[in-house]
Amino acid sequence: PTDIKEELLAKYPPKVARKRAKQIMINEATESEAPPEILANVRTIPGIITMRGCTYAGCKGVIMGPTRDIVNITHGPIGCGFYSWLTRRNQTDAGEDGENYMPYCFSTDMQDSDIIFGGEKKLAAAIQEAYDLFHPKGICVFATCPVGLIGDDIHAVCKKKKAEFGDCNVFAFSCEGYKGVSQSAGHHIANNQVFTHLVGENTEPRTEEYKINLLGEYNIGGDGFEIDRILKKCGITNLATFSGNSSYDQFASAQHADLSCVMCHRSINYVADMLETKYGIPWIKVNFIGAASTAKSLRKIGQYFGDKKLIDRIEEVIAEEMPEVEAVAADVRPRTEGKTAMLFVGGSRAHHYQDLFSEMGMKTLSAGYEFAHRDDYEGRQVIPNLTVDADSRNIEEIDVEADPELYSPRKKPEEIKALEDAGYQFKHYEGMNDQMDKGTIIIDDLNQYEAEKLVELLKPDIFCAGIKEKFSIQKSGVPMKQLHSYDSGGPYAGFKGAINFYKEIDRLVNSKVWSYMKAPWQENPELTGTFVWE
Ligand code: CFM
Ligand code: HCA
Repeated sequence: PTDIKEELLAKYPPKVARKRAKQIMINEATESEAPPEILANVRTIPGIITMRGCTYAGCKGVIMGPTRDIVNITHGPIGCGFYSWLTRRNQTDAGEDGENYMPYCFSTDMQDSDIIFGGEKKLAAAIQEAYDLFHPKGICVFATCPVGLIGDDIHAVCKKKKAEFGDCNVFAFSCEGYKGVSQSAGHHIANNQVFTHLVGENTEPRTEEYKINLLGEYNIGGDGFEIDRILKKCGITNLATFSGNSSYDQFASAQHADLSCVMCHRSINYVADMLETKYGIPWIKVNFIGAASTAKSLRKIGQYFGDKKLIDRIEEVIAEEMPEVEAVAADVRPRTEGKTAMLFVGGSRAHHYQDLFSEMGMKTLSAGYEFAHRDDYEGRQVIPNLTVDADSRNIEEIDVEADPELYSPRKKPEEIKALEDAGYQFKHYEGMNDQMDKGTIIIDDLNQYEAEKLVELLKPDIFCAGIKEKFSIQKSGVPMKQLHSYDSGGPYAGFKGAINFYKEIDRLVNSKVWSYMKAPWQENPELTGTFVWE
């Protein structure tokens, strides 16, 4: 593996190679030693074709995109709105009220004159128009790069419109694309504003049993539907998903939950902390990717509530769901055992999906995140040691205090302690590195050149990443599975999701179709043409 690192760096100019060397790591974690440090959440080197997206994408597309009954207006040139219009596969169930603005693309369509003279008036008019047309519960406004550069005060415009309307919550996000080094900054900006302007608004008490929030699940390909099916079957009430298949009222009622379950910790872990500080709701890490992880997460929820009725029901559900999962796993296993995978996805899937692959007997040779932070690689315990640089300082940290009326610790300190003494972990997640084998290659912010080089050197049986990587990898003869959009497939979460995944991966790694493919220039590298003179 050390040679592979050298090969990946060989063609870079010395300065670039020095920086990339800190982001490419041979996993050498041992039982006794902490895993080596990786450089993460830093700017991409200009000129490199990164896999990353921008801060606006993380805010508007990832966090706010999946909420159906808020009108999301992009303040900016039309391209930003257009390219974030229904490109992420967050599904929704428009519910009984049928209120769903997701199919629309709302934008102020900024022009040169707005850049020169300011776009605030145009924004106010757009908010008014959306209100007159739809009378939604909420309108959100997203800043694109030029808005920050010309200094439109989007927050003042929203505040004024909100006061004028009286029955519509209007607030804005300073999520200019350049604001952070990746999407991750956009998640933070979105979550802070949702927490400040929305959570806690519905004061009506909730009387359901076993109330949880599911944080960091975005219902891509229907994952959230499958998780909700399982939770419901167990008798667990999911009050609010942040933000897959969510509605305005879900966010507004989240403070009534008794436990926060964090799925994608990268995009939202700080919200779990804020919910605990302000309302007294403890949090745990869960993972519904992989059948075993799903069962484990359900048991963890059961153990928290500590009620025999719930614990027994969870066991019944697991016993009911697992035989089919195990049958499919046993069927594919002779064909998938020992096959190899590479995973380069966002900020949590590169880790979570390794569980599914190992359930099929497949090995992960190399993995990495686009925009994760060191805690996603090394574990939550490194958070106090993270360097705060100019880029992270650019992202607002909000001060949260215990709510004078609503704060109520859900468990007594001695109850928490008893659980912890029994090995229960609150507020913790492990890093990806710990779970990966010694000698595997971990790479942060992989780029197109390195992706192609890795595939050429290690020839995995499957490569998992996003749309930008898809076709160049397939052209090299290796099957490619998108783990963002699922290539129109899914769900892959929960029990039914695991079955879908086993079947699809079996087909992909055992199909020879990509290896038969040759691009025309591979067969005939010279350009030929006929010159005709008349
Ligand atoms: Fe979390 Fe996500 Fe991901 Fe993410 Fe994303 Fe996504 Fe992703 Mo694409 S919130 S970090 S910003 S699990 S959109 S649903 S697939 S990169 S690995
Ligand atoms: C985003 C969204 C994205 C892109 C996926 C991809 C998604 O980062 O803005 O590159 O294929 O999941 O839709 O991550």
